[in-house]
Amino acid sequence: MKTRAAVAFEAKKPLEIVELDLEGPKAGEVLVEIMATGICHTDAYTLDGLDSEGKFPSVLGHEGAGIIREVGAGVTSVVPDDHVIPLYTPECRQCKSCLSGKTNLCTAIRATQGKGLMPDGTSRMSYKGEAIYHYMGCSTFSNFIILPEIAVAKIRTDAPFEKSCYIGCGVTTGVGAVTNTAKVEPGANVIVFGLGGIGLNVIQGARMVGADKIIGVDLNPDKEEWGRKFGMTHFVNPKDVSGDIVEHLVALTDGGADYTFDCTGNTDVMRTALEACHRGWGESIIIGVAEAGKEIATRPFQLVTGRVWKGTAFGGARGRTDVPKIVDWYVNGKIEIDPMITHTLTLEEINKGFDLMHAGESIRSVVVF
Ligand code: NAD
Ligand code: AHE
Ligand code: ZN
Repeated sequence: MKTRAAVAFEAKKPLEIVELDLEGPKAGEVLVEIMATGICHTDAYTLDGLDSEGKFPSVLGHEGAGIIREVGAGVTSVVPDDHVIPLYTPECRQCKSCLSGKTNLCTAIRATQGKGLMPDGTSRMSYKGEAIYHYMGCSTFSNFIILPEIAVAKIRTDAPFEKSCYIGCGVTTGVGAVTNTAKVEPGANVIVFGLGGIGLNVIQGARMVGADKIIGVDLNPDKEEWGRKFGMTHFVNPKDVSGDIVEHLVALTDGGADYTFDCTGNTDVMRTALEACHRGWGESIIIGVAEAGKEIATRPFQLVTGRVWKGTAFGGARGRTDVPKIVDWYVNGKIEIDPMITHTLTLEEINKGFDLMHAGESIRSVVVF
Protein backbone atom coordinates (compact mmCIF):
# COMPACT_ATOMS: atom_id res chain seq x y z
CA MET A 1 0.00 0.00 0.00
CA LYS A 2 0.94 3.67 -0.16
CA THR A 3 1.33 6.04 2.79
CA ARG A 4 1.94 9.77 3.11
CA ALA A 5 4.96 10.49 5.25
CA ALA A 6 7.40 13.22 6.24
CA VAL A 7 10.81 11.82 5.32
CA ALA A 8 14.17 12.90 6.75
CA PHE A 9 16.30 12.31 3.64
CA GLU A 10 19.37 13.93 5.21
CA ALA A 11 20.43 15.34 8.58
CA LYS A 12 19.86 19.08 9.08
CA LYS A 13 17.49 19.33 6.09
CA PRO A 14 13.73 19.99 6.33
CA LEU A 15 11.49 16.93 6.18
CA GLU A 16 9.89 16.24 2.78
CA ILE A 17 6.31 15.07 2.41
CA VAL A 18 6.20 12.17 -0.06
CA GLU A 19 4.21 9.02 -0.76
CA LEU A 20 6.01 5.87 0.38
CA ASP A 21 5.43 2.21 -0.43
CA LEU A 22 4.55 0.25 2.69
CA GLU A 23 4.64 -3.55 2.91
CA GLY A 24 1.89 -5.22 4.94
CA PRO A 25 2.36 -6.75 8.41
CA LYS A 26 4.36 -9.99 8.70
CA ALA A 27 3.83 -12.54 11.48
CA GLY A 28 3.66 -10.85 14.88
CA GLU A 29 3.23 -7.39 13.32
CA VAL A 30 0.36 -4.94 12.95
CA LEU A 31 -0.60 -2.16 10.53
CA VAL A 32 -1.50 1.06 12.37
CA GLU A 33 -3.16 4.14 10.89
CA ILE A 34 -1.53 7.04 12.77
CA MET A 35 -4.15 9.69 13.51
CA ALA A 36 -1.91 12.19 15.29
CA THR A 37 1.71 12.56 16.37
CA GLY A 38 3.57 14.92 18.65
CA ILE A 39 6.99 16.36 17.82
CA CYS A 40 9.46 15.66 20.65
CA HIS A 41 12.87 17.29 21.10
CA THR A 42 14.41 13.87 20.47
CA ASP A 43 13.10 13.97 16.88
CA ALA A 44 14.84 17.34 16.44
CA TYR A 45 18.05 16.01 18.00
CA THR A 46 18.13 13.11 15.54
CA LEU A 47 17.25 15.34 12.58
CA ASP A 48 20.07 17.69 13.62
CA GLY A 49 22.55 14.80 13.29
CA LEU A 50 23.27 14.61 17.04
CA ASP A 51 22.07 11.02 17.57
CA SER A 52 24.75 8.32 17.36
CA GLU A 53 22.01 5.93 16.18
CA GLY A 54 20.55 8.40 13.65
CA LYS A 55 19.86 6.81 10.24
CA PHE A 56 18.94 8.52 6.97
CA PRO A 57 16.75 8.44 4.98
CA SER A 58 14.23 7.68 7.67
CA VAL A 59 10.75 8.50 8.91
CA LEU A 60 11.13 10.10 12.35
CA GLY A 61 8.40 10.48 15.00
CA HIS A 62 7.77 8.37 18.10
CA GLU A 63 4.86 10.10 19.89
CA GLY A 64 1.77 8.83 18.07
CA ALA A 65 -1.73 7.48 18.50
CA GLY A 66 -3.81 5.57 15.99
CA ILE A 67 -5.99 2.64 15.02
CA ILE A 68 -5.08 -0.96 14.22
CA ARG A 69 -6.08 -1.60 10.60
CA GLU A 70 -4.67 -5.09 10.01
CA VAL A 71 -2.90 -7.76 12.03
CA GLY A 72 -0.31 -10.29 10.85
CA ALA A 73 -0.30 -14.03 11.54
CA GLY A 74 -0.18 -15.02 15.18
CA VAL A 75 -1.15 -11.63 16.62
CA THR A 76 -3.41 -12.18 19.64
CA SER A 77 -3.37 -9.07 21.83
CA VAL A 78 -4.97 -6.56 19.43
CA VAL A 79 -7.56 -6.65 16.64
CA PRO A 80 -8.54 -4.23 13.86
CA ASP A 81 -10.25 -1.04 15.12
CA ASP A 82 -8.42 -1.12 18.48
CA HIS A 83 -6.99 2.26 19.44
CA VAL A 84 -3.29 2.11 20.22
CA ILE A 85 -0.22 4.11 21.18
CA PRO A 86 3.05 2.95 19.52
CA LEU A 87 5.82 2.13 22.00
CA TYR A 88 9.46 3.00 21.42
CA THR A 89 10.07 1.02 24.59
CA PRO A 90 8.16 -2.20 23.87
CA GLU A 91 7.07 -4.72 26.48
CA CYS A 92 7.47 -8.36 25.40
CA ARG A 93 6.96 -9.74 28.93
CA GLN A 94 9.36 -12.58 28.09
CA CYS A 95 12.92 -11.22 27.84
CA LYS A 96 15.40 -11.15 30.73
CA SER A 97 14.73 -7.44 31.30
CA CYS A 98 10.94 -7.71 31.33
CA LEU A 99 11.06 -10.78 33.58
CA SER A 100 13.47 -9.08 36.00
CA GLY A 101 10.76 -6.72 37.19
CA LYS A 102 13.62 -4.22 37.67
CA THR A 103 13.42 -2.23 34.43
CA ASN A 104 11.12 -1.15 31.61
CA LEU A 105 13.95 -1.50 29.07
CA CYS A 106 12.67 -4.53 27.13
CA THR A 107 15.49 -6.00 25.05
CA ALA A 108 13.46 -8.23 22.71
CA ILE A 109 13.91 -6.02 19.62
CA ARG A 110 16.30 -3.26 20.77
CA ALA A 111 19.19 -4.32 18.50
CA THR A 112 17.27 -4.06 15.20
CA GLN A 113 15.33 -1.01 16.44
CA GLY A 114 18.62 0.89 16.89
CA LYS A 115 19.54 0.04 13.29
CA GLY A 116 16.27 1.47 11.95
CA LEU A 117 14.93 -1.96 11.03
CA MET A 118 12.07 -4.28 11.93
CA PRO A 119 12.91 -7.33 14.08
CA ASP A 120 13.55 -9.49 10.97
CA GLY A 121 16.31 -7.06 9.92
CA THR A 122 14.43 -5.44 7.02
CA SER A 123 12.45 -2.24 6.47
CA ARG A 124 8.74 -2.13 5.55
CA MET A 125 9.03 1.34 3.96
CA SER A 126 10.53 2.30 0.60
CA TYR A 127 10.64 5.25 -1.78
CA LYS A 128 11.27 4.79 -5.50
CA GLY A 129 12.50 1.28 -4.73
CA GLU A 130 15.02 2.36 -2.01
CA ALA A 131 14.53 1.28 1.61
CA ILE A 132 13.63 3.99 4.13
CA TYR A 133 14.71 3.40 7.74
CA HIS A 134 12.29 3.12 10.67
CA TYR A 135 12.96 5.33 13.74
CA MET A 136 12.84 4.31 17.40
CA GLY A 137 10.70 1.40 16.29
CA CYS A 138 7.84 3.80 15.54
CA SER A 139 8.11 6.31 12.60
CA THR A 140 4.91 8.12 13.53
CA PHE A 141 5.50 10.86 10.93
CA SER A 142 3.91 8.39 8.49
CA ASN A 143 0.14 8.05 8.16
CA PHE A 144 0.41 4.23 8.17
CA ILE A 145 3.15 2.24 9.92
CA ILE A 146 4.04 -1.35 10.70
CA LEU A 147 4.86 -2.22 14.31
CA PRO A 148 5.63 -5.41 16.20
CA GLU A 149 2.65 -6.46 18.34
CA ILE A 150 4.78 -6.00 21.47
CA ALA A 151 5.25 -2.33 20.58
CA VAL A 152 1.63 -1.18 20.82
CA ALA A 153 -0.35 -0.28 23.93
CA LYS A 154 -4.09 -0.79 23.53
CA ILE A 155 -5.97 2.22 24.94
CA ARG A 156 -9.60 3.22 25.57
CA THR A 157 -11.49 4.57 22.54
CA ASP A 158 -12.80 7.80 24.11
CA ALA A 159 -9.38 9.50 24.39
CA PRO A 160 -8.86 12.00 21.54
CA PHE A 161 -5.91 11.01 19.36
CA GLU A 162 -4.57 14.57 19.04
CA LYS A 163 -4.10 14.67 22.83
CA SER A 164 -3.41 11.04 23.77
CA CYS A 165 -0.50 10.87 21.28
CA TYR A 166 1.53 12.96 23.78
CA ILE A 167 1.33 9.99 26.19
CA GLY A 168 3.45 8.12 23.63
CA CYS A 169 6.47 10.02 24.95
CA GLY A 170 6.37 13.39 26.75
CA VAL A 171 3.63 12.86 29.31
CA THR A 172 4.68 9.35 30.30
CA THR A 173 8.37 10.32 30.40
CA GLY A 174 7.84 13.32 32.68
CA VAL A 175 5.15 11.95 34.97
CA GLY A 176 6.75 8.48 35.06
CA ALA A 177 10.16 9.91 36.00
CA VAL A 178 8.48 11.23 39.15
CA THR A 179 6.29 8.23 39.99
CA ASN A 180 8.35 5.26 38.73
CA THR A 181 11.99 6.34 38.70
CA ALA A 182 12.38 8.86 41.55
CA LYS A 183 9.29 7.71 43.47
CA VAL A 184 8.93 11.25 44.83
CA GLU A 185 7.10 11.26 48.16
CA PRO A 186 4.61 13.85 49.50
CA GLY A 187 6.39 16.85 51.01
CA ALA A 188 9.59 16.41 48.98
CA ASN A 189 11.43 19.37 47.42
CA VAL A 190 11.98 19.06 43.68
CA ILE A 191 13.99 21.03 41.09
CA VAL A 192 13.19 20.65 37.39
CA PHE A 193 15.73 21.91 34.83
CA GLY A 194 14.18 22.72 31.43
CA LEU A 195 10.49 23.55 31.28
CA GLY A 196 9.63 22.17 27.87
CA GLY A 197 7.36 19.33 26.81
CA ILE A 198 9.04 16.97 29.27
CA GLY A 199 9.86 19.29 32.19
CA LEU A 200 6.27 20.53 32.51
CA ASN A 201 5.15 16.93 32.84
CA VAL A 202 7.71 16.38 35.60
CA ILE A 203 6.20 19.43 37.30
CA GLN A 204 2.65 18.12 37.01
CA GLY A 205 3.82 14.70 38.21
CA ALA A 206 5.45 16.32 41.26
CA ARG A 207 2.24 18.23 41.98
CA MET A 208 0.20 15.03 41.61
CA VAL A 209 2.26 13.16 44.23
CA GLY A 210 2.16 16.08 46.68
CA ALA A 211 5.67 17.55 46.44
CA ASP A 212 6.22 20.67 48.53
CA LYS A 213 8.57 23.11 46.76
CA ILE A 214 8.60 22.58 42.99
CA ILE A 215 11.35 24.78 41.56
CA GLY A 216 11.61 25.27 37.80
CA VAL A 217 14.85 26.39 36.13
CA ASP A 218 14.92 27.68 32.56
CA LEU A 219 16.84 30.23 30.50
CA ASN A 220 13.64 31.27 28.73
CA PRO A 221 11.69 33.72 30.94
CA ASP A 222 8.42 32.83 29.15
CA LYS A 223 8.58 29.42 30.82
CA GLU A 224 7.82 30.87 34.26
CA GLU A 225 4.14 31.29 33.43
CA TRP A 226 4.04 27.81 31.91
CA GLY A 227 5.60 26.19 34.98
CA ARG A 228 3.20 27.92 37.37
CA LYS A 229 0.19 26.59 35.41
CA PHE A 230 1.17 23.03 36.31
CA GLY A 231 2.25 23.44 39.94
CA MET A 232 5.70 25.09 39.94
CA THR A 233 6.10 27.12 43.14
CA HIS A 234 9.41 28.94 42.39
CA PHE A 235 11.14 29.93 39.15
CA VAL A 236 14.87 30.47 38.68
CA ASN A 237 16.39 31.88 35.51
CA PRO A 238 20.15 31.16 35.69
CA LYS A 239 20.74 34.38 33.73
CA ASP A 240 19.34 36.36 36.69
CA VAL A 241 21.49 34.62 39.33
CA SER A 242 24.60 36.66 40.04
CA GLY A 243 26.56 34.05 42.03
CA ASP A 244 26.90 30.29 41.72
CA ILE A 245 23.69 28.59 40.54
CA VAL A 246 24.27 25.49 42.71
CA GLU A 247 24.70 27.62 45.85
CA HIS A 248 21.57 29.58 44.95
CA LEU A 249 19.48 26.41 44.56
CA VAL A 250 20.92 24.77 47.68
CA ALA A 251 19.99 27.88 49.69
CA LEU A 252 16.48 27.87 48.21
CA THR A 253 15.95 24.25 49.29
CA ASP A 254 17.49 24.39 52.79
CA GLY A 255 20.57 22.34 51.95
CA GLY A 256 19.62 20.89 48.56
CA ALA A 257 16.70 19.26 46.79
CA ASP A 258 15.38 15.81 47.55
CA TYR A 259 15.01 15.20 43.82
CA THR A 260 16.25 17.01 40.72
CA PHE A 261 15.43 16.28 37.08
CA ASP A 262 17.41 17.27 34.00
CA CYS A 263 15.05 17.87 31.09
CA THR A 264 17.51 19.82 28.92
CA GLY A 265 20.00 17.26 27.56
CA ASN A 266 22.82 19.70 28.45
CA THR A 267 25.65 17.92 30.31
CA ASP A 268 26.63 21.06 32.27
CA VAL A 269 23.03 21.32 33.50
CA MET A 270 23.14 17.63 34.46
CA ARG A 271 26.12 18.40 36.73
CA THR A 272 24.33 21.36 38.29
CA ALA A 273 21.27 19.15 38.84
CA LEU A 274 23.33 16.51 40.66
CA GLU A 275 25.17 19.05 42.80
CA ALA A 276 21.95 20.85 43.76
CA CYS A 277 20.79 17.65 45.51
CA HIS A 278 20.77 17.37 49.29
CA ARG A 279 23.85 15.83 50.90
CA GLY A 280 23.18 12.30 52.14
CA TRP A 281 20.10 11.45 50.08
CA GLY A 282 19.29 13.76 47.15
CA GLU A 283 18.65 11.98 43.86
CA SER A 284 19.18 13.48 40.42
CA ILE A 285 17.37 11.93 37.48
CA ILE A 286 18.71 12.46 33.95
CA ILE A 287 15.91 12.58 31.38
CA GLY A 288 17.54 14.82 28.75
CA VAL A 289 19.30 13.13 25.85
CA ALA A 290 22.81 14.48 25.29
CA GLU A 291 24.42 14.82 21.88
CA ALA A 292 26.71 12.07 20.61
CA GLY A 293 30.14 12.28 22.23
CA LYS A 294 29.11 14.30 25.31
CA GLU A 295 29.99 13.01 28.79
CA ILE A 296 28.97 13.91 32.33
CA ALA A 297 31.36 14.82 35.14
CA THR A 298 31.28 15.70 38.82
CA ARG A 299 33.58 15.29 41.82
CA PRO A 300 33.18 11.71 43.09
CA PHE A 301 32.86 13.33 46.53
CA GLN A 302 29.34 14.37 45.47
CA LEU A 303 28.38 10.68 45.34
CA VAL A 304 30.51 9.65 48.31
CA THR A 305 28.45 12.10 50.32
CA GLY A 306 25.24 10.38 49.39
CA ARG A 307 23.90 12.03 46.26
CA VAL A 308 22.53 9.56 43.71
CA TRP A 309 22.75 9.93 39.92
CA LYS A 310 20.10 8.05 37.92
CA GLY A 311 18.61 8.08 34.44
CA THR A 312 15.24 7.19 33.02
CA ALA A 313 13.87 6.18 29.62
CA PHE A 314 10.15 6.58 28.91
CA GLY A 315 9.69 7.45 32.58
CA GLY A 316 10.37 3.88 33.62
CA ALA A 317 6.96 2.94 32.21
CA ARG A 318 6.20 -0.59 31.04
CA GLY A 319 4.38 0.41 27.90
CA ARG A 320 1.60 -2.12 27.42
CA THR A 321 0.85 -2.19 31.15
CA ASP A 322 1.27 1.45 32.20
CA VAL A 323 0.31 3.52 29.14
CA PRO A 324 -3.41 2.57 29.28
CA LYS A 325 -3.41 3.67 32.95
CA ILE A 326 -1.90 7.05 32.07
CA VAL A 327 -4.59 7.50 29.42
CA ASP A 328 -7.14 6.84 32.21
CA TRP A 329 -5.43 9.49 34.39
CA TYR A 330 -5.83 11.97 31.53
CA VAL A 331 -9.45 11.12 30.73
CA ASN A 332 -10.35 11.18 34.46
CA GLY A 333 -8.68 14.58 34.97
CA LYS A 334 -5.82 13.43 37.20
CA ILE A 335 -3.29 14.92 34.78
CA GLU A 336 -3.58 17.68 32.18
CA ILE A 337 -2.58 17.49 28.55
CA ASP A 338 -4.73 19.89 26.53
CA PRO A 339 -3.06 23.20 27.57
CA MET A 340 0.40 21.84 26.75
CA ILE A 341 -0.58 21.22 23.13
CA THR A 342 0.14 24.71 21.88
CA HIS A 343 0.05 24.04 18.14
CA THR A 344 -1.91 21.66 15.93
CA LEU A 345 -0.48 21.28 12.42
CA THR A 346 -1.09 19.40 9.19
CA LEU A 347 1.58 17.00 7.91
CA GLU A 348 2.53 19.62 5.30
CA GLU A 349 3.26 22.05 8.14
CA ILE A 350 5.47 19.65 10.13
CA ASN A 351 8.70 21.63 9.64
CA LYS A 352 7.01 24.60 11.31
CA GLY A 353 6.66 22.41 14.42
CA PHE A 354 10.46 22.02 14.55
CA ASP A 355 10.94 25.78 14.04
CA LEU A 356 8.52 26.58 16.89
CA MET A 357 10.37 24.19 19.21
CA HIS A 358 13.78 25.69 18.39
CA ALA A 359 12.39 29.21 18.91
CA GLY A 360 11.00 28.21 22.34
CA GLU A 361 7.51 29.19 21.17
CA SER A 362 5.75 25.84 21.57
CA ILE A 363 5.37 23.32 24.35
CA ARG A 364 4.07 20.55 22.09
CA SER A 365 3.17 20.73 18.43
CA VAL A 366 0.92 17.92 17.26
CA VAL A 367 0.46 16.89 13.63
CA VAL A 368 -3.02 15.62 12.80
CA PHE A 369 -3.26 13.41 9.69
P1 NAD B 1 11.92 21.20 24.75
O1 NAD B 1 12.72 21.80 23.67
O2 NAD B 1 10.44 21.26 24.68
O3 NAD B 1 12.35 21.80 26.17
C1 NAD B 1 13.67 22.02 26.57
C2 NAD B 1 13.65 23.16 27.60
O4 NAD B 1 14.95 23.27 28.18
C3 NAD B 1 13.33 24.53 26.98
O5 NAD B 1 12.33 25.18 27.75
C4 NAD B 1 14.65 25.27 27.05
O6 NAD B 1 14.48 26.68 27.19
C5 NAD B 1 15.27 24.64 28.28
N1 NAD B 1 16.74 24.75 28.33
C6 NAD B 1 17.63 24.52 27.33
N2 NAD B 1 18.90 24.71 27.77
C7 NAD B 1 18.80 25.05 29.07
C8 NAD B 1 19.76 25.39 30.08
N3 NAD B 1 21.06 25.37 29.81
N4 NAD B 1 19.30 25.68 31.31
C9 NAD B 1 17.98 25.70 31.60
N5 NAD B 1 17.02 25.41 30.68
C10 NAD B 1 17.43 25.09 29.44
O7 NAD B 1 12.38 19.66 24.81
P2 NAD B 1 11.56 18.42 25.43
O8 NAD B 1 10.74 17.79 24.35
O9 NAD B 1 10.97 18.83 26.70
O10 NAD B 1 12.79 17.40 25.69
C11 NAD B 1 13.70 17.68 26.73
C12 NAD B 1 14.85 16.67 26.72
O11 NAD B 1 14.36 15.39 27.11
C13 NAD B 1 15.49 16.47 25.35
O12 NAD B 1 16.88 16.28 25.54
C14 NAD B 1 14.85 15.18 24.87
O13 NAD B 1 15.64 14.55 23.89
C15 NAD B 1 14.76 14.40 26.15
N6 NAD B 1 13.79 13.31 26.24
C16 NAD B 1 14.18 12.20 26.92
C17 NAD B 1 13.29 11.17 27.10
C18 NAD B 1 13.67 9.95 27.87
O14 NAD B 1 12.96 8.95 27.82
N7 NAD B 1 14.77 9.98 28.62
C19 NAD B 1 12.00 11.26 26.57
C20 NAD B 1 11.65 12.41 25.88
C21 NAD B 1 12.54 13.45 25.73
N1 AHE C 1 19.91 6.95 20.37
C1 AHE C 1 20.58 7.74 21.39
C2 AHE C 1 19.89 7.72 22.71
C3 AHE C 1 18.48 8.28 22.63
C4 AHE C 1 17.76 7.98 23.90
O1 AHE C 1 18.34 7.93 24.99
N2 AHE C 1 16.47 7.76 23.79
C5 AHE C 1 15.62 7.56 24.96
C6 AHE C 1 14.25 7.99 24.59
S1 AHE C 1 14.15 9.68 24.14
C7 AHE C 1 12.52 9.82 23.73
O2 AHE C 1 12.26 11.08 23.37
C8 AHE C 1 15.52 6.08 25.31
O3 AHE C 1 14.47 5.48 25.43
N3 AHE C 1 16.63 5.47 25.52
C9 AHE C 1 16.70 4.07 25.82
C10 AHE C 1 16.95 3.26 24.58
O4 AHE C 1 16.99 2.05 24.66
O5 AHE C 1 17.11 3.88 23.51
C11 AHE C 1 22.03 7.31 21.53
O6 AHE C 1 22.73 7.94 22.34
O7 AHE C 1 22.45 6.39 20.81
ZN1 ZN D 1 10.33 11.77 22.89
